[in-house]
Amino acid sequence: MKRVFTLVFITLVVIAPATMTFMASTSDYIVMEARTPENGNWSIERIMIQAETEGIILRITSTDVVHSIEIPDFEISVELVPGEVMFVELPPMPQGLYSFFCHIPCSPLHLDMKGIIEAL
Ligand SMILES: [Cu+2]
Repeated sequence: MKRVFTLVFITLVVIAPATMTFMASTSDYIVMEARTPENGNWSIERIMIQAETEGIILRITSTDVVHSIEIPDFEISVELVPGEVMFVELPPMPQGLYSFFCHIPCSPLHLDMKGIIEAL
């Protein structure tokens, strides 16, 4: 029993504040790069966010050719031109999985350029 109490105490007092700090800092920008699959693909292929959170912004650059990021569930479509930095604000997302992908044929493996946003 004492061990369980200690575990709960550590979680609430030590880990939880650290987690909140982490969430706050990642809600500023999620920095990612768009690259053809041959060059390494999306630098992040699985984005985990807290459901219903406002103000989560993706900061995206293309490091090779012109790409786009499409998030069809939220009608997001943004062209990514090499050398330009694009900021994409995500709307509050209900819990669930949402796909994102590039819709500009950018390479022979273009169809592999996809990822998932997981709202927890
Ligand atoms: Cu593409």
